[in-house]
Amino acid sequence: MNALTIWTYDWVPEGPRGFVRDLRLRWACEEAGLAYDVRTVPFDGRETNHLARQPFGQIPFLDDGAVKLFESGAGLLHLARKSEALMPLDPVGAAETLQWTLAALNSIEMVSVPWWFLTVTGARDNQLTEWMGMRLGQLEQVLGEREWLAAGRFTVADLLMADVLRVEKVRAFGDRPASEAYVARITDRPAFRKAQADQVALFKAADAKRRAM
Ligand SMILES: N[C@@H](CCC(=O)N[C@@H](CS)C(=O)NCC(=O)O)C(=O)O
Repeated sequence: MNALTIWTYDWVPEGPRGFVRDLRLRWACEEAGLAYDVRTVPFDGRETNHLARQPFGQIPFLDDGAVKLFESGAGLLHLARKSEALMPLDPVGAAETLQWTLAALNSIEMVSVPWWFLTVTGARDNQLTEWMGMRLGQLEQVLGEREWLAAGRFTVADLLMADVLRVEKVRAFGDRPASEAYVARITDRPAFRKAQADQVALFKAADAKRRAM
């Protein structure tokens, strides 16, 4: 058994496979060479079956011995403190990494998730479209001028920002060549590809068990 355990659901429908947020933690561990186990809670009954671990009934959940964390961003920052591969040690580089990690969650994902939700649920007039376009346009400016968000190198902030931006509907919304190149470059990393393949394999293997139920 490894010290780190990442919790996810035991199964999800096909649509979200490859995008479920345990992937963020798997990916970070892969980047950092941190060994981890993956354990699952039942997808059915998720609203109430693991509230002791995650008060909103969501995943992921990270278990690192005495440290037990919900929220993928908190899990990522915890992992980043274990490895320079995710966050530099120097105070300026570390502060920039923190800043852009929070920007991914609080300035981009805070807009992109509700926008995406209204889009996929077929809202006729998605009132968040203008806000979404503005935020992604601002980020495009930044990504047009630099390869990495923080510290002049790959950090956990890039991992998270790329994960937020790689959602298909977000990628297809508007024309932002620098952002597209950024997402393509970062999701081409072997650590991402392994984390994604492992997640997809877990859920696919669960199909058979579910059919037999
Ligand atoms: N802010 C949370 C969001 C977690 C989240 O939305 N997880 C999804 C899977 S990717 C989930 O558990 N959805 C089921 C639900 O919300 O009931 C985080 O980043 O950990």
